[in-house]
Amino acid sequence: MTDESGVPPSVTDLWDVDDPLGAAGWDAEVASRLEPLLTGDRLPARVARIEYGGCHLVTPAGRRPGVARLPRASALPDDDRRDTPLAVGDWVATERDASDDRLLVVAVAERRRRVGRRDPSRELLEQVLASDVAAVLVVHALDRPLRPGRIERALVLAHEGGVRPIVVATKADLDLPDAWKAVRDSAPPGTPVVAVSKRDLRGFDALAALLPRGVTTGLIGESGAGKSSIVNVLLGSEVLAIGDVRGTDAKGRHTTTARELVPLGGGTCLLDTPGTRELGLVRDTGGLAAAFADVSGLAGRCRFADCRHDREAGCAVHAAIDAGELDDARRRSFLDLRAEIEELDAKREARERRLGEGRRPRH
Ligand SMILES: Nc1nc2c(ncn2[C@@H]2O[C@H](COP(=O)(O)OP(=O)(O)OP(=O)(O)O)[C@@H](O)[C@H]2O)c(=O)[nH]1
Ligand SMILES: [Mg+2]
Ligand SMILES: [Zn+2]
Repeated sequence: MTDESGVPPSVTDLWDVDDPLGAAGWDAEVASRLEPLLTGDRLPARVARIEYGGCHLVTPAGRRPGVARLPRASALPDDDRRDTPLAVGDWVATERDASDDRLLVVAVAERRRRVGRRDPSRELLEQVLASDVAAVLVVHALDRPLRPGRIERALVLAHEGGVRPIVVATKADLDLPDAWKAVRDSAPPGTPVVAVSKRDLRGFDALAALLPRGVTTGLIGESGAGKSSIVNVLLGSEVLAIGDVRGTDAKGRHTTTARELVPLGGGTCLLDTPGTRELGLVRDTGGLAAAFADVSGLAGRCRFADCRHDREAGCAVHAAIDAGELDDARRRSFLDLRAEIEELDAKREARERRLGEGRRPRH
C-alpha cells in the first residue's frame, strides 16, 4: 500500500475512504447501541487515538480531531465507563461547537467487549486498553525472558472482557525452540498460539486466518514485542513506527506512544497499543476460570465442592497432574492469579466497609 512515490501512507490517510465508519466496523449491532445517544444533530464516531488533551475520531467524513466533553465521573453509567470514561475503540456521539474546531465527544456507547487492566496509578480501578475488540493478540517476542504468569494474566484479562485471545510469538526467525515451548505451555488447549516472523513472513497466513472479520482485534504486549511490526505486515505497509531494541537487554524503547486504531478494510481493524509492562488483574467475573479452562474444568470432579486445588484430599487437579495430564505449573499460576484477585476483593470490601461507616449517623 505505497503510492507511486514509494512513501507509505500515514494512519490518517488510511481513513481517507468512502465509508470511514464502515471501515471502522459500523454495523447494525453498533448502530443499536449508539442510537439512543444520537439525539438532536449528534453524529456517530469511533475513537481512533487519544492523546494528551485531545483525541482523533473516525467520523463519516474521515479522521478528525476531537475532544472529550463528558459528564463528570459520578454522572456516568455505573460500569467500566466510570473507571475509564473514554478509550480508544469506543463508539461515541459527537456534537459541533462553534468555539472549537474539534468535535466534542458528548456520550460513549456501552462497551460490549474490552481489554482492561488494573490502573497502574489508581488501584482497584480499571484502565481500558482496547475498547470494543472481538479478539486480542497477546504478543511476546521469543528473544526475551518470559516472565512467569505474563501470558496467563493477559489471557485472564481478555476473557474477563469477553474478548477472544490469540497468543502470538514474534521473531520466530531467531530460532529459539525453548522460548517457543514456554509460550505454548502458557496457554490452555483451545487457545490459538502462533509463531510469526516479519523477516521471513512465516506464520502470517495462519494469523490472518485467525483474525475475526468485520470487527476489531487489539494487540497487547511489552515494549519491543513486535506489535506495531505485526500491524504493518498485516497492512502490507510500513505505516506505524517500529522501534530499535537495545542490543544488551532486548528491551523495547516505547516506540508506540498512543493507542491507535488502524483499518484493514471491510470493517476489520487492528488496535495497536504502547508496550505495557504491568498487567494487573482488576476483578473476576469468570475470566479466571475461562483462561484456566484446563484447571477449572476438573474442579467438578474434586471430592470437595469448594476444593481450592491446594492440598485437599481427593483433588481431581492433583490427580490429573499425577497422571501426567496437566502440568503443575498451570495449577500454580492459577493459584497465584486467584490469590491476586482475592487480595483485591478483600481491599475492595474493606474500602466499602469504611465508606459505609463514614456514612452512618453518629447517634
Ligand atoms: N528478528 C525479528 N525482529 C523483529 C520481528 N518483529 C519485530 N522485530 C523487531 O523488534 C523491534 C520492536 O518492534 P516493534 O514492532 O516496534 O515493537 P512494539 O511491540 O510495537 O514496541 P512498542 O511500540 O515500544 O510497544 C524492532 O526492532 C523490530 O524490527 C521479527 O519477526 N523478527
Ligand atoms: Mg509499537
Ligand atoms: Zn481440587
